[in-house]
Amino acid sequence: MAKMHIEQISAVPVVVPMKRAVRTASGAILEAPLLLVDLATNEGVAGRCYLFGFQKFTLKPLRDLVSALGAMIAGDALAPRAISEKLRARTRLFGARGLVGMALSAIDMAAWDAAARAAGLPLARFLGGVPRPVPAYLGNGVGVVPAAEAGRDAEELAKLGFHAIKLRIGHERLADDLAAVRAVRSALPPEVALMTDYNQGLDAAEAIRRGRALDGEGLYWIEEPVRAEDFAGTAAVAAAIETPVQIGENFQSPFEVERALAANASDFVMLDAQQVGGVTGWLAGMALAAAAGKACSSHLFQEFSAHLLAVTPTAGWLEWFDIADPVLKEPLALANGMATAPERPGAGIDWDDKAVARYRLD
Ligand code: SMN
Ligand code: MG
Repeated sequence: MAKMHIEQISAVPVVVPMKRAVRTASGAILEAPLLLVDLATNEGVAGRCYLFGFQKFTLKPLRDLVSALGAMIAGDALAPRAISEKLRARTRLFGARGLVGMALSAIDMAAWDAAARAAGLPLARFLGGVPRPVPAYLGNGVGVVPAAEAGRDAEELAKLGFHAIKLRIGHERLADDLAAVRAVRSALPPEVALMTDYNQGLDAAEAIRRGRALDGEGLYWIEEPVRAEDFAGTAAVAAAIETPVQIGENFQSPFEVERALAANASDFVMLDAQQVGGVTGWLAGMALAAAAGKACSSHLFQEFSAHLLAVTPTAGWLEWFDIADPVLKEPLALANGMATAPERPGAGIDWDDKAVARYRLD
């Protein structure tokens, strides 16, 4: 692998249908804008990953950023850590966060994927671990909808066999949050855990008020009650309520993981491979979570996350969000509510070329 070098990085924007819209307190997502990234080496080995753009308008800037960063490493050895270090140094003046951070994460993920493929190993084994079943929760579960509808949705989703499901809350009134939680709780089998997600919709005072009202409802966690970067506010909520608080999908780097842990901002953490800095960022973030003794779950990117959670010392839940399935040749498999990284080389992502042609944006 040492003499193998990077030839080119390309990216294709697609918009794929979603099984269910994501209805959150901070807006709805009705379709999945994805950027499919391919890294080609001089020995024909390819690395692949995708980015989730949230909204269509981000795809062109993301593609331009991936191309620009990719040009900086053309000809470089296929050495993922060195690649990320170089790109972080090149972007230090303005910081690898937001779309720049996502583009850098994409190159990092594609480089690790290519390196594992070159070694003929699944990513988890390439990282020194063993693919193993990880408990999955349904991330795209019940949206911010009226209680009766939430109960009906939960009844349907319970048939999918997940051991845990997420309900998004953040209605206008606390009473409607409570009603939705109770409707979903009663619709789910008692053994199925219920997570909730405010998607940053409250201020700390309101989050404390609502969290205390929800404390008796047996929730597994309350996610992102306040603005993602407000670690002091999140810590105040976590200290004031019984229900565990969960944050992390918006950690922009392992340094933010460190700041959140230092602020004792939450009871659990989650890492998002596109936000935290790809595989390299995840490996650093998981070590910080382990040092703090905090369970570490994943956010989106289930194909990479299944491998990364297999090597995460305090692995919690895999968020099941099969957002890219319409363009994948072999989607990640789920069995009895558990996700296991496939034994295929790399992260196991290969495009269904016909589907990509169908959903291409340009
Ligand atoms: C979420 C929000 C928007 C898109 C995907 C996922 C959510 C989650 O915060 O945690 O699932
Ligand atoms: Mg969330």
